[in-house]
Amino acid sequence: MTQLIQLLGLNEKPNCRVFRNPLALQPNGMRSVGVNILILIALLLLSPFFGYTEDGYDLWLRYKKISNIALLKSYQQKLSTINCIGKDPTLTVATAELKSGLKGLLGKEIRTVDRQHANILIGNSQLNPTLSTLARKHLAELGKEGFLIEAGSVNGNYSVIITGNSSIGILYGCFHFLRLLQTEQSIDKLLITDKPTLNLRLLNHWDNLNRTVERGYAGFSIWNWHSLPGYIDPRYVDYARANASIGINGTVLTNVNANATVLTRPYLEKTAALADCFRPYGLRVFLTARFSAPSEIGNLPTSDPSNPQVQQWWKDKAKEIYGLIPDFGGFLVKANSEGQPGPQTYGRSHAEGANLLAAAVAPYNGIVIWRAFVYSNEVPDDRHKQAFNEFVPLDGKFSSNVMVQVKNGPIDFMPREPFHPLFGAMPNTPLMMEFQVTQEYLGQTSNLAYLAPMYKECLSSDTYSKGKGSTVAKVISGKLDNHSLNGMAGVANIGNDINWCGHPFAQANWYALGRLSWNYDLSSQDIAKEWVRQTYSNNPAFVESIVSMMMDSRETVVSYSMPMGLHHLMTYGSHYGPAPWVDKGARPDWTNTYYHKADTIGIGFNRTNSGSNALGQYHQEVVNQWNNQETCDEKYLLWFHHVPWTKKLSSGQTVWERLCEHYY
Ligand code: GCW
Repeated sequence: MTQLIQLLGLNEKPNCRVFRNPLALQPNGMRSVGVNILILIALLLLSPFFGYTEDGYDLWLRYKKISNIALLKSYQQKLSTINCIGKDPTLTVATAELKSGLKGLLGKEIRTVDRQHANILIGNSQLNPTLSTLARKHLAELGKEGFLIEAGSVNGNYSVIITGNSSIGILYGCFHFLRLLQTEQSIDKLLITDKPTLNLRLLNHWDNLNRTVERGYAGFSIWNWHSLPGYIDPRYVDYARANASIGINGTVLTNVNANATVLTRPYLEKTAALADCFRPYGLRVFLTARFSAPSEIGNLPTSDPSNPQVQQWWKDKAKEIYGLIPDFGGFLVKANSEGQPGPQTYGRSHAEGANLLAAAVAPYNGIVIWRAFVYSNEVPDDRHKQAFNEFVPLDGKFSSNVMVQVKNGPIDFMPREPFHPLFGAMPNTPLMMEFQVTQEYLGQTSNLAYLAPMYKECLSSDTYSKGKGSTVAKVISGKLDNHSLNGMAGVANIGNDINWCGHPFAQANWYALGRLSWNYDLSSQDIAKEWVRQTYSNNPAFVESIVSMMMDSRETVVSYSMPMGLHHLMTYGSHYGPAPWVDKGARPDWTNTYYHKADTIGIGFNRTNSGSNALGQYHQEVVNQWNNQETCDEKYLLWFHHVPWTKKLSSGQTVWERLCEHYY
């Protein structure tokens, strides 16, 4: 508004003006009101000829008109009319999305007509008799969130049916159908069934209430707490749409370095307003719970989990929250880590702490997600080992509505880490995956780093916990140990930058997190292709060159920042760029020399049994893979071994030469 006022010169005092060259700026840097209005009118009249300037806001939901003319014509012929059976807010947004998406893609309006005359039928079980016998058989397998799309010719007319066992499943089906068109696939004859491999597919925002974002590189937080609950920024709706389009069904709004204020009434009302806005899109809200909240905002003398008043405080708080947000997901907690309060402050274990909150949300089917990212100030043990040492003895001691959320690797979202040894080591506890989408250690928004290959590398790692094939993916899906609570979270890279993620390329990582949490079997390459086609273009040469840049990008970051298993070599504090020389920090394991241990003889962290023996936390088959310097994959060599600079590698190069090559 300020800019518009300035552009129009409306903040000038008209009677102070001296008429000179009408286009010249006046001494105050402004033009006259009349001239500015004329310029504005001219710009508005000419604007159709300039085209629409894009800024990345539309993400992968651009819905640009199909450029392949033959395909466009065939889509246009098939799709003209729509009918939605059933009525609820989710079906309303599903219909609206289809209509606006198809309008963009086909360049024509899709009309709402009665059921008999519609090419596109979306909706609930009333549609089932319309499906073929074969399609009907699949309905039972779709679960709560799956969808079914059947298309073909009926009496010479094209018909597509999008259905599911819930409205949210139908919404996912609509997004899938739009994706088929966006990526220029045939829609002639379809029988598609799909459902998520994981139940919880979450974003974790590390957003503070003052709108700063910890490790955020895309502006400030998109949550404008100040103007909530009264003002609903349309961006919140677009956020929910984008998440639904890739299957994300939950969002933790606040930083794990938590502020208890979010649990006070005014903030809960703000949270409820967001939850109301997200609900039609199947996106549930979660909050981070500061463990010391009972003393900080509840005026209790302690926050000790064994104290009955503390227990009652959390119960009352849960009741208050669910009164405002009936489908509230639950709490995410970082406790006794990096200075955060937790049960250990009161001599209690992580399980006792988690169970305290779990009891409070259990009556409402809420859950507690307890993070395993812990390392102690006092214990001088290899940081790699600490989470395992603290959590494995607690396996089986958590309440049934607690999940333990584990980062992909044992240190901290490094560009490459071996999988966390907790995966496969806590069969009696549902373990949730925590990936980082924001590129804290991967060049932030200055570097292209497409992260799906990194996520896949971890998911496909074999823990051998129940024999060969016990992959990390199987652990987190609950399939290995029979857990119905299962899921994946990504630390969001979203901010209030107009393009959401700081750089359009970084949107691909949000997209990949969603797609992999929906189906971890998708390949990184296929996800990249989908994203490029939806976001930019279907031109094959373009797709090929951009996808190949994306596919190499993460490995490039590894090579120039932390090659051959080196890790934690970034600049102190900002975590941007390689800085292996950092030898001073608030604590030894925040320095880089602690990790690379370079000396006159060699380099690398000896984690075998002659060193810290962190390797011993893995199953024997995994130990066998990495224990021997001669056979250890070069990717992890310096993670597990201290080796001489002059050591010859199988390539014939010395370690030093190979490192130089990587950095180069
Ligand atoms: O990676 C480190 C980050 C911290 C973060 C912490 C965590 C939210 O540098 O900024 O704190 O991990 O995951 O808790």
